[in-house]
This record gives sequence, C-alpha cells and structure tokens, in this order.
Amino acid sequence: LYGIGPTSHQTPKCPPVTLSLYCNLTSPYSRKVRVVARELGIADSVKEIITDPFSAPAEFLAVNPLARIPALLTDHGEALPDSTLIVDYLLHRWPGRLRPLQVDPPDWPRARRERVAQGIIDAAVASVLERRRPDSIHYTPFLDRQNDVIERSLETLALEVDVLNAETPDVVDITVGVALDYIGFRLPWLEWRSRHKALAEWSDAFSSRPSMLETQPPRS
Ligand SMILES: N[C@@H](CCC(=O)N[C@@H](CS)C(=O)NCC(=O)O)C(=O)O
Repeated sequence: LYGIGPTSHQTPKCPPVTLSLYCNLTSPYSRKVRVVARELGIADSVKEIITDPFSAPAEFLAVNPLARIPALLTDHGEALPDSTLIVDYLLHRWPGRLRPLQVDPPDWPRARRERVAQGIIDAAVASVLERRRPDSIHYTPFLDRQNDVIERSLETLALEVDVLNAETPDVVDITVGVALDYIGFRLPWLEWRSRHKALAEWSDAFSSRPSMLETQPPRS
C-alpha cells in the first residue's frame, strides 16, 4: 500500500542493540572489555551491570556458570564468559574498527605480547586475591612467584615498547595498557615505573585516552 512504510528519502531505523555486560569497576578483565567497547564506539550499546562475582545473583550465574566477570549476554541470547571471548565477539560483530587478536598471516610476536600482558593481569589478580585471605594464611612463596612473573613480563614488554601504539591502539595495546595500569593501581609497592621508564611513558600516553579515563577504577 502506498503511504505506508518509509518514503524513499527516509532511512529505516535499525532497532538499538543492547548487550548486557556483567562487570565491575575494578576488575581488569572487565576493564579490557569496557575499553574495547569505547574504542569501537559502541559503548551506548553495552549496558554495564555492576556485579560482585563473590555474591553473585542467580541471573548472572545463569549467564556465566564460572561465576566470573566479565560475562556478556547478547541481544540474541548468547551467554559469553571470559574477556578474550567477549572481545572476539565484539570485534566480529563490529568488524574493521580494531585490529583483532588473530590475524592472517599470523603475527606470533604480537600474539605472544598479548598473552604476556594477559599473564600480568592473571598474576596481579591472583596476588590481590591471596592478600584478601586472613594475614595468617598468606602464602608468601606464592606472592613472591606472582611478583617474579610480573617483573619478568615487564622486562619482556619493555623490550617491545617501540611497537606499542597509544595513538591508534589495537586489542593487544589495550591489553598491555590495562595490565600496566592495574599493577599501578593494585600493587603500587612494586614501583615498576622506576625500572621501566619508557614503558611507563607509554602507559601514561595510553592511559590518557578517553576510553581509559572513562573506565578508571575508583581509587578509594
Ligand atoms: N579468564 C577470565 C578471568 C576473569 C576473572 O577471574 N575475573 C575475576 C574478577 S577480576 C573474577 O570474577 N573472580 C571471581 C573468582 O575468582 O571466583 C577472563 O579473562 O575474563
């Protein structure tokens, strides 16, 4: 029927996309996803649901049986755990804006860099959780091991500082930037910046991006 539906000069409106991201404001894994969403320019499509994984509501556990944040519930009903998987999903759904982790031909040094940065986050989070136990049962060799992991990994990243990009970052730069900011936030006594000055300068440049400023953890 004439007169019904959009006329030729009107563009049909796409329904707005809403993805639910279970996350919190201090988790580095959550921050990685939140920064990627902002760098992709799709933050308005991601509803952030602040969640404590240790007193997790049933609704969140139905999305992620692992009881970890971040977890994503898509508008198509897919429930995706794990920051790396969620980032893959976002880059697949909004292609062409950020260079993904897997590229063709493979870039193994870059893939290794991402794993090392992610390993810094893993070691730092493990250290934070160990320190949350009662003082009497802190296991010092475990804490020392995490510190050693972080220091060796920083030495590795410091050798590659020239290929890090704070102006047009990709997912690897984002993981590195989030990892460096997290150890400054949670493990400040490591004083890593004085030993790795060029890396610290890169971290400052990266952390001044709007996506990082908007996702800064509350420092209380
Ligand atoms: N490999 C997961 C790790 C996620 C993770 O461990 N998140 C922490 C918060 S920073 C968590 O939910 N911990 C709950 C627990 O350890 O049970 C990812 O990359 O998303």
